[in-house]
Parts: sequence; structure tokens; C-alpha cells
Amino acid sequence: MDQLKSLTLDEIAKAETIEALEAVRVKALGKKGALTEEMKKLGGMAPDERKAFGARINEVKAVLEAALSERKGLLENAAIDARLVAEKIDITLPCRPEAEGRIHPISQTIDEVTAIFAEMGFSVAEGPDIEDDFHNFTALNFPPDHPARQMHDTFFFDEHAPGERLLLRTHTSPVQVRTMLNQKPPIRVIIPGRTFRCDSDMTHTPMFHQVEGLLIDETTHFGHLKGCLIDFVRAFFEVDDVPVRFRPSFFPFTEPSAEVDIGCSREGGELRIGRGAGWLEILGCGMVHPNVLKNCGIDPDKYQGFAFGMGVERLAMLKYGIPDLRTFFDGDLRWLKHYGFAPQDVPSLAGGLAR
Ligand code: 2NM
Repeated sequence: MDQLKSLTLDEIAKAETIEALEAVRVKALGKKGALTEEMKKLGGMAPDERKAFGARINEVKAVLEAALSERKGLLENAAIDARLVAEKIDITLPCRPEAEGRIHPISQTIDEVTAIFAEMGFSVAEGPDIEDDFHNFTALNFPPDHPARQMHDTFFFDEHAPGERLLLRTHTSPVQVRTMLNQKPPIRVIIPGRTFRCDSDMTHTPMFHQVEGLLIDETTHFGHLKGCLIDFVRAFFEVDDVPVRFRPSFFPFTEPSAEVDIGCSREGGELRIGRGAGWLEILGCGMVHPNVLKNCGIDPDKYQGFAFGMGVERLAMLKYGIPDLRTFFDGDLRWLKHYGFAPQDVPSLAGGLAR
């Protein structure tokens, strides 16, 4: 037993890997191991002898198990140390400069607008590009003879049932309608997305993007609308004192309605946002018309709200000095390399909107 003990302890001390150590364990303590074989002798012994020998076996077994466990811990730590050295990464190295992908200015602008309104407590809602008359026009208080309902301005599908035809949404407002029908106030949402109008020239593309917003609560008033949009404009253009002007306007779905202009100047053909004698229209807004609330299952005697909408291409052109609308959709990689954004630079108010 002494020999078995010292031999095995020696083997344990010399085992250089977890696998070698396991082999030592099996050789001594496994099913056919040396110590196990010794235990089998117990059956043929006299009671006194068996007691003494059994105690001795248990003692040796305990010593070997302790030595095995200690050596195992040592080898495992050494293995982890070796991995840490081998897998070391120098996190002070710069990003790989050859990353080629760019975020399109439309995506970037939507992300920036979303970051600003998210900070104010708005969540993002989305809905289908293909809509019906009710959600795109009727619920929004468009009269039956409104020009936007004409074949001329809206992409209609063929009738799918007598007198029923779907259409490509002309604004993202049908998503506001769906939100009001599905949620109880208070409501605070913005809706970014594609919109479609039958229009194509230097300053119009048949597909373009909008971000619209909707806020409904019991005591919401025009002052809230003004404060919210002034804060937005200043955050978006990153000019703290940009002049903002609310000019009376008309939309079927809001009353009163306004268009929002920001101060600008044009010097030597260059547009500067934030100061100067000029004005630039950048969004439309108003208090949600009581008929719209009614159509969407909200009691206009208890609730009121404001809504607003803006064109993403226009915001992007103004902020990033992109002169030609149609280049947005050319799929030209050289254009994207010039006007696009690094994917690592996710817009946030804390980290900066755009770098
Ligand atoms: C605009 C301007 C003013 C608007 C209104 C609504 C709704 F669904 F609440 F009635 N959604 N969006 C709205 C109001 C949109 O875009 C220039």
C-alpha cells in the first residue's frame, strides 16, 4: 500500500496535462485500478484483518483523491492562463479601416429623427405600404371629392371586389389611424416609412419617405405641439437658437393646422441654416381634427392631440447639402461612399447625431 501510494503520488505530480492526470486516476482508482483491485481482497480476509486493511485503503484513497483534485485545479488554471495569452486581443488597435459599407442618408436621417423623439418618450410604429381607402383617406377626414383621391395623384390597384380597390399609401398617416384604433390614449408614436405618389420630376420621386408623429392625451394643446417641434428642430439641425416660425395652413386631418419654417440665409449660393433673413419650410403639423378622433374610436370631448409630418429626403438634403433628390435612388456606390455614414456611428443624443 505504501508503495502504491508513493508511486501514484509521484505520477500525479508528474502529470503535465488534464488527460495524463485522468490516466493516472484510472490506473489507481478506476474500475480496474490498483487500489480497486486491493479492495477486492477484503472479501477473503478475517474480520480483524479486514477492518485494518479497509481503513488503510480508505486512508490511501483519500490522500490520492486530494492530490488528484489539487493537481487538477493547478492544471486547469494553467490551461486558462495559456488560453488568455494565446487569445489576447489588443483593444487599443483602431477599427479596420477597410470597412466599405455605408448607411444611406435616408436611413441615417430616419435614425436621427427617431433618436430625438425617442428621447421625448415617443415609440416607433409601422404599418403596411398597401392600404385601403378607409385608412388612407376616409378616417383622416378627406372629403369624397378631395383631389388626392383622384387616380391622378394616387397609385390605385385594380378592384379586388366591386367598388373596392387597394392603394399605395400616400402618407404614413394610415398607421396613426391603425394606432388609434388599436391603442387607448395616452398615445405617443412616430411613424417612419415609405410613401407613394404619382409624381415624378426634378423635385418629386414616386416613392419617398416620411416621418409622422402623433400625441394624444386629455389636456394636450397647441403649446405642447410648438414646444415639441421647436425642440425637435433645434436638436435635428444642431443649432440651439435656430429661429422657428409657425405659419397657418390647411390639412383635412388637423384643425388648426400649421407649417413650420426655420430661419436660413443664402450667401453666394450657399444655404446656411440657423440664421439670416430667409425661411425654409420643413414640416407640417396641427391639432388632430375631432372627426379623425371620432373615426378612430377616440372621444374628442375627452381627448385631444397633435400630429405632424415631415419629408425625410428634404430633411436629409438640407442637413447634408445633397443638391439633387433623384440621386437618392440611383444606387450609385460612389454617391453612397460620399454621402453615406459609417455603420459604427449610431445616432444618439448623448453620443452625437451624426459624425
Ligand atoms: C402632416 C401634417 C399635419 C397628421 C395627422 C395625422 C392624424 F392621423 F393624426 F390625423 N397623422 N399625421 C399630419 C398632420 C401630418 O404631414 C405633413
